[in-house]
Amino acid sequence: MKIELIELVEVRLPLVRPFRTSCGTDTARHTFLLRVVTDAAEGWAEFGGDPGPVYSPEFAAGAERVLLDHLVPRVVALHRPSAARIAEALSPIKGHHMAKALLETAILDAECRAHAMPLATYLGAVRDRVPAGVSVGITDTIADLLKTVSGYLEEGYVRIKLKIEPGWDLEPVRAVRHEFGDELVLQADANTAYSLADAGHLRRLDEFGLVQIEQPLDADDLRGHVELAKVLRTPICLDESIRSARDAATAIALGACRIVNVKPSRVGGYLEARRIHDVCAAHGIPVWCGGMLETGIGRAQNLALAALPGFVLPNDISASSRYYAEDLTEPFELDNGSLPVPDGPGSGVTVLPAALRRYSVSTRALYAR
Ligand code: SMG
Ligand code: MG
Repeated sequence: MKIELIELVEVRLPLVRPFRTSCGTDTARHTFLLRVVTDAAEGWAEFGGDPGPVYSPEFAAGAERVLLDHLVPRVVALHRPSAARIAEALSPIKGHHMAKALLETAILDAECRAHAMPLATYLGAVRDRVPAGVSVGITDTIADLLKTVSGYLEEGYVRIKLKIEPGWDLEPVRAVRHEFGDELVLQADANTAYSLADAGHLRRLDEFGLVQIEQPLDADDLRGHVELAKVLRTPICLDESIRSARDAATAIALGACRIVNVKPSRVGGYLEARRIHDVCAAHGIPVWCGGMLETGIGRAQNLALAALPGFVLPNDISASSRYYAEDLTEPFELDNGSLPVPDGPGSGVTVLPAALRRYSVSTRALYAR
């Protein structure tokens, strides 16, 4: 495969409702896509970060800079670029997993398309539909929260994840549990908002039968999670802490988590995401696929990953309508609480030119042959 063009498309899609977490409030998804055109096929990827380094240390303008100056030149210099060769070619550059993931993912998409193979098949999928959970942001009032959750349950979502932060934890979790009963599959995500000193407070969540509490402490506080795990009955799931298969192996060995959230963008792409899945499977640790409010492009690729056998918990992969009135691809729709795994070549979706025109802010070539 020869790379002919690498193009960055900045997009901004309004959200159907603001999404508030302990990291802040988003009213739009402002990110960028990477389009890689090769002599065989073209491939797409979507940047998982935000305009600011609030969820992750990476952010859009920084990713663009590192792509332009450090990553793209290394990839286009490869004699035979292929997805499997990208991580090694980029290994001299430290960190920047989200930026690296873009190149590997777009090239993998192009490669799969060139071989007419679905990404799901390439990754080792064993199912053609995956259970859809929904992540529910912090609301102004408990009444708003109950109304929002009720709407999602009516749509058919099989699991509810509540965003929590100090001052918005016991009360919303108690209210949702009380309103919707013990059958509801419920979990919470703190996005690092607590410290180990809050252990006694967080232990009070145990009585609500949460499937898991996601990332209560800082990303680099593995020791804190180990200590917290000793006092909580609720299983700890790590998200921000896990940037690689090695991180997963370390966290599991230390007892810092019992569940892992696999986000392909955070870990440098789908190949490392699959390795995390494999490490977790070998240890009997359940995984599920996290989300970064992806448009149909990243959503399709996440669905392919979530079809692997170790993804045994409902995912943060919702219908397109959870976030967007209009998606950049044909919208993903809930069918009985699950979403279909695309079965066309590559990620199996096509970018709709009219939608892309409507939501793109700017386009620039990072490389042209
Ligand atoms: O794609 O549905 C989605 C978003 C799910 O809550 C979600 N993602 O920490 O898991 C997470 C958050 C990260 C983005 S908001 C800070
Ligand atoms: Mg999370």
